[in-house]
Amino acid sequence: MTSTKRTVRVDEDLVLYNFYRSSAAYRTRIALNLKELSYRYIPVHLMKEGGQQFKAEYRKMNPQQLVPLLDDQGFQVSQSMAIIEYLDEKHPSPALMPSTLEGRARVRQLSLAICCDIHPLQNLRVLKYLVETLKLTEEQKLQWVQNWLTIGLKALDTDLAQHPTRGIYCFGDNVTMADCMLVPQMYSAIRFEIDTNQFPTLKKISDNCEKLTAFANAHPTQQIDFE
Ligand SMILES: N[C@@H](CCC(=O)N[C@@H](CS)C(=O)NCC(=O)O)C(=O)O
Repeated sequence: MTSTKRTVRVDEDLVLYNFYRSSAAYRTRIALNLKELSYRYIPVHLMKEGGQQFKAEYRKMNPQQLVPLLDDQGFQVSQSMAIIEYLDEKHPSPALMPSTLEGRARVRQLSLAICCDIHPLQNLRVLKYLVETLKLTEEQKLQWVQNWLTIGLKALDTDLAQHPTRGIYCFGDNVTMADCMLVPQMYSAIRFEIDTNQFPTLKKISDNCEKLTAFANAHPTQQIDFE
C-alpha cells in the first residue's frame, strides 16, 4: 500500500483507505468531495497480492477486510453509510441529510436498499465463492449479478418514480446521502453489462448527479489507482 496526498482544502489528517473500483468507497469519495474535504487516498488493491484487504496491517484496522475505511486523526470508521453520516454530522454544510425526521428516514431507506440489499450480492468475495467454491462458470456468475442487481434496481426505480419527495435528485433538489449511494451502484450495473435504460428514473437522477464536479471527481477513472 502506498499513500498519495490529494489537495482540495484543509483536513490533512483525513485518510481514506480506498480502491478506485469499489462502489462502497466511491460513495464516500463523493461525500468527501461534496463537503470539500481534502483527504489522503491510500489504495488498497482488492486483487493484487491476493488482496491487500487481507494483509495484517489492514485487517487490524478493519477485521471485516473490506474497503472503505476512514481515519480521522486516529478515529477509524468503516461502513460507507456510517462514514457518510459521520462526515455529515461533523461537517454539516452542505447537508447530506434532509432537515425533517421523515426526510431522513426516507434517505436512509433508499441508502439501505442499495447498501444492504443490492450491493452485497455483487461483492467480490461473494463472486469469488461462486466461482472458486461452488464452481459456477464466469457466465453463470454474471447471470447471478445481473439477476440480483436488476431486481433491486427495478424496485428502487419504481419506488422513486412514484414517490412525491423525488426531485432532480433522490430526495428533492438537493443532493443527499441516497445520491452518493445511487451513482456508484449505477456504475456497477454498467460494469456488469446491465442496460440502465430499464431504470429511467434512476438514470435521470444519476445523470443529474454526474453533472456535479464532486461526483465527476469521485469517479473511478479519476482516481490515482485507476487501471
Ligand atoms: N457495507 C459495506 C460494504 C463494503 C464492501 O463490500 N467493500 C467491497 C468493495 S465495494 C470490498 O472491500 N470487497 C473486498 C472483498 O470482497 O474481498 C460498506 O458499505 O462499506
